[in-house]
Formats: sequence, C-alpha cells, structure tokens
Amino acid sequence: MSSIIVGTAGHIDHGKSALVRALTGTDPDRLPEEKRRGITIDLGFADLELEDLRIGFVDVPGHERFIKNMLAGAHGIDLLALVIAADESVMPQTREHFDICRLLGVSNGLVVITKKDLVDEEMLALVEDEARELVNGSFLENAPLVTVSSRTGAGLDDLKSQLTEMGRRVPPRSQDFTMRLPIDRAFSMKGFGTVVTGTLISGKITEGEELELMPSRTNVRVRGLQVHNKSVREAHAGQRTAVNLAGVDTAQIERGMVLAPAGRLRPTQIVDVWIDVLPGASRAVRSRSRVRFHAGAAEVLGRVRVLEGGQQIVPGSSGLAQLRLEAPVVAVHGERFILRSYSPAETTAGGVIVDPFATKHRGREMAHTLELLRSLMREERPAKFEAFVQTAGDRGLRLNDLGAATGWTNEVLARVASEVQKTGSVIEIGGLFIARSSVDRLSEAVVTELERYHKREPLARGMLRETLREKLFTHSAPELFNGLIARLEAQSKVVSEKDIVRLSKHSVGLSEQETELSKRIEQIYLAAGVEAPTIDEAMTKANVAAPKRAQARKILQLLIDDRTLVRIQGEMFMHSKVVQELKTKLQTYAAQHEPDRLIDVPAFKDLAGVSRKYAIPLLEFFDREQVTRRAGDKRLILKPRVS
Ligand SMILES: Nc1nc2c(ncn2[C@@H]2O[C@H](COP(=O)(O)OP(=O)(O)OP(=O)(O)O)[C@@H](O)[C@H]2O)c(=O)[nH]1
Ligand SMILES: [Mg+2]
Repeated sequence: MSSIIVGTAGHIDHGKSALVRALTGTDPDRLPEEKRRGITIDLGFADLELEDLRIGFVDVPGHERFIKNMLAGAHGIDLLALVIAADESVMPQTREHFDICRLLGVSNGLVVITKKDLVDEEMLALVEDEARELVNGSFLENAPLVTVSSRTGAGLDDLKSQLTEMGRRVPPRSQDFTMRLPIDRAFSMKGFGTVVTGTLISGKITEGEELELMPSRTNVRVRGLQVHNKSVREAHAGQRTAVNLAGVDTAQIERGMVLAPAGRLRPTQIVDVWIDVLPGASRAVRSRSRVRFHAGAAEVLGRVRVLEGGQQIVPGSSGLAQLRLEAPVVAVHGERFILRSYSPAETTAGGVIVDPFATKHRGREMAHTLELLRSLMREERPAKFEAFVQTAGDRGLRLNDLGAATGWTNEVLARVASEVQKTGSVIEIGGLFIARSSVDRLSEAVVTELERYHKREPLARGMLRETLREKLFTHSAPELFNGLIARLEAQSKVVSEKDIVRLSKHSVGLSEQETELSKRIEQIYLAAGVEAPTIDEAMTKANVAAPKRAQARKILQLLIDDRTLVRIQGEMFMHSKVVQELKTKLQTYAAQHEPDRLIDVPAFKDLAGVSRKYAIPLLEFFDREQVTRRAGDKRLILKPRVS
C-alpha cells in the first residue's frame, strides 16, 4: 500500500469540504463553529482507501481571513485538488491558493469543477475554459479536469479513478532526508495524554523512539503512533500521522513546531533565501519591510534584506535576500516557504531556503556572499556541501552542522563528504570539514607567525603552542588547530615538541658575542661546582649589565635546554658535570657501604662538600631523579639504571 496526501484548494464556498465528505464519508469540518457557520475555519482531515492506494485528505479553508490556516496545511501535499465551483468560476482565493501551491513547489494534481448540478452545459463549458486559462503554463496545464456534483454524486467515480491513477504515479518520497513532522494540531486525549498530528514530510517515525520538539528543543518519546486512525509501529513519509508523545504537555506545543530526531536539526532566526515575487503581487518585496514567513505549519514575522540588485525585488522577478525572523524556526536547505505582506495581509512571494544558518552580511563582502549563495543553489550535492563548508570560512563545519543545514541523512552526508574530499576542494581536519583555500591560508598564517616569532626571539626554541593558537585560532575548535599543526608536521614544515611549536628549519643561532657570553656563563657554573650561584650572582660574575640581563637569561635558558645546566631547585642550577661527579661519588660511597647502601645527611654533606643549604635540595633532586630514595632519615642509594 502506498500513501499519498491530497490537498484541497480554492475559493470559499466552492465545495471543497463537501467534496471530501462525498469521497470519504468523513466531514472534514469538525469544529462546532464550522458546522454552525457552514464554512471551514481550520484544517480538516479525512482518509480514503482506493484499491492499493491510501489517500490522506487535507481540507483547507477558502476564507481569506483563514489563509494562515490554509498555509499550515498546504505544505507536504502530493496532489492538489484545485476546486472551482461551476456557479462562480475562478475567484480571488482560487488564484491565491493556486499561487501558493505553485510557490510551494506542488507539482502534481487536477482541477475539480464542483456543483455541476447547479449550472447548464454552456456555463459549465465556460467555467472549464476559465479553469484551463488559469492553469495555463503551470504544472496543472495538462492535468485532468473533472466535473462533479457532491450533491448528486455525478462525476465522483471518474474523480476516484483519476485519483487512483495519479496517486499510483506519485513518485515515492526521497529517503535521503531526516525525519521531519511539522505539527498542525496538538490536543490531549483522555488516557493517552499529548497527541500531535501532521504530514510526515520525510523520514520515518518508530514507536518508542526519542525525538526532539523544535524549536523549543524539548525531548519527547513516541508512546504510540496512528496512521489513518490505525495504530502502527512505524509511520512513513507521505502519511498523515498522529503521534502520542510522552515528556511534554499539550500546553507546550503549538502549531508550526516540528518533530525531528533528537539532536539532528537546529532552530534558526536568520536565513538566506531565494525569493520569487508573484507577477500579480500588488507590491515589491522591499528591504526593511515586515513580512509573514510561512514554512511548514509555522508562521513567523520577519524583516527582509534584499541582497542583490538594489533595495527591492519587483513583482514577477526573483532574487536573493536575507530574512531576519522575530522567533526561531526550524528550516533546512531547499525548504519552500511563502511570504505574505504584513498589512494588508496578501500573498506576495514564495521562496526556498538557501542557507538556514546565515549571519548578517557585510556590504563589502557581498560579492563573495552572493557567489556562495549561488553555489548553494546548484543542483549537485557535492557542490552544495562544498559551498556550505565555505560559508563557515576558517572555522570549518562538522558533519552534524551540515546535517542540520541540509536535513540529509547520515548515509547521504557520508557519501557526499567522501565525494567532495576526492576533489581536494574540501579537507577533513580533526573531524571538521574545511575548504582547501582556508587550510592553505591558515597554514600560511601559522608559518608566517612562526617566522616572525623566530625572528623576534632567535634564541627561543619555538613558540608556545597555546600562544600560537590564541593568536590565530580563537574562533575555531581546538581540534582544528591540533589537526592543522599535525598536518604541517606531516608535511615537515613545523616541528611540535611538547608545548612548543617551531618551524622545522629553525635552529637557535648565536652570534659570536652570544657564544662568548654563553661560554662565560657555563664557566661560572663549572667553576662554582656545588656552591651554585643564584642567577643574579652568575650574571654579575659574568659582567652582564642590567639592561642585557633579559637576553642573558635566554642564553641561560639555552644552556638549560641543551642540558648543560641542571635545575636542582627553583633558581638553583648546577653544571651537568658537577651533578655527574656527585652521582659517581654516591655510587662509590654505596659500594663501600654494601649491602645496606645507606647514607645520611651529615655523611652526604661530607661527601659532596656542601653545607645544609645545598645538601637538602640536592638530595631531594636525587630522589626525584631516582638516584636515591628516602629511607627514614637516611637515603638508600639506588643501583644505577642501565640505559
Ligand atoms: N448544489 C450543490 N451544492 C454544493 C455542492 N458542493 C457543495 N455544495 C454546497 O456549497 C456550500 C459550501 O460547501 P463547502 O463544501 O462547505 O464549501 P467549501 O469550499 O468547503 O467552503 P470553505 O471551506 O468555507 O472555503 C454548502 O452549502 C454545500 O452544501 C454541489 O456539488 N452541489
Ligand atoms: Mg470547507
């Protein structure tokens, strides 16, 4: 059994609801007020099974004032039944509803002329002509035109067989998109709790599944599912679906919210869009004008900023624009929407979401922005993928981000990602997809920064990793920085050692003067032996004037780095030869004191020829170096490790 959605559209009183009732036996007008006034106010629903086809009808109100409700039902339909009453012919909402369906990308349907019992042949022929004229040049141009009377039943069988035939030809919905259910109704049912309904526009819902209610990001669980009034374990794209939810109160849900898999989609408030303004619109879409944005079952107010060709998009033309919405919505790339003017409310345009997570654009970057948006509008997915990655610039995007923007499933994302990487235009670094041009620019920035650093600090081994990151990568994920450095290392451009990064070609080069100073400092420490001088004392002995001390300290650091000097404690350094001699003396002492190999502090003072001031730090140093080990108030001299 395949399921399709048929939506009615047309002017008030043209017999849409009566037609649905005549076909299905269900009156789609369920509200008492609707019954009393004899008009449809809100969306109505009914089901019909025709052989192997299951049809879900969405019946919309024709009244101009309820167009907002009509819009909440017009998305996601497979077949349009454009209803025109034979006694009135084409009227304003016939046109407006038809425009809306066209703008929403509905691409299949038929024309149903109702109330044929009220007119003669001549009138009927006239209405048929007018209907044909209306749909001329549209997706309904060659569609069937059926004349019926819901009162007498005439033509209904013909309509049913047309629906069956057309319904069978409706292509199955793409499996490439994440589940989305725009909610058009929420109510609570005794014994069940919260129930929401909507047209499942993509993916599937499974009983027991954890979902997220958007844009409020409420976690919910699917307690039960119904399709066409029957409990099911799974609901599929193209089905009118009722979901019994746990974890949320009916009061927290409103029409226009969206059910999606947990953590998959994200709310947004700034979207870049392509707008088509209706040729018959009474006004242009202008920058700064306030509009009503209708997507899925949602209506949100927003402001327009036209991005190209001046401040407006005139009737009959199209262009790129940005919408800043007054409340968050869930939107994905490629999703259609309708724009209505704020006051007077009139359907002026439709469009498609290009970048759902847009940022405010700067005027001087507009050419680049427009180029990116055009790439996003290209057919091929790899081109879209690449363009999305480019919109993120040097920050890159995770697959998750791309999933939220496109609504593509993981399978599609993985496939497109690998295709794009093959071309080399996008590179994956540390889980982030980033444009090759950005990688090149960032790599160059790292190299330039290191070059500058080495020039400024020729005596330093390299730059602190963290300093480099803060300088160039404050706005990106740490994984990107780490990944990029690893990449540069693999390319032998940089070397990273512990917390230091340097250019691989950099080596510390000393001038003659500096070499001389370095030797002098070394000599001072060598001569001092165990009676280590403080750094200041060493500087004074080496005749280093106060202003030169900073540089001298760097030379000292080099001596530490190449292990000529050994840090005993704090600012106490000794020459490595001195330390080595002490170690030898200790081993000799131990050999003389086998088998216990113990030495106490006074004995050590004698052995090393030092006062307590040096003895304690030295012993602690040897403990750390595992030359000795504390044993009560003595030290055990460990056997030297064979290395
Ligand atoms: N004679 C005749 N009357 C019809 C026919 N279809 C509908 N009607 C009548 O026309 C009136 C309007 O019908 P509805 O089905 O409510 O019209 P609608 O298009 O749903 O109206 P809205 O939902 O308010 O836009 C009702 O009084 C119906 O009984 C028909 O085929 N023949
Ligand atoms: Mg109705």
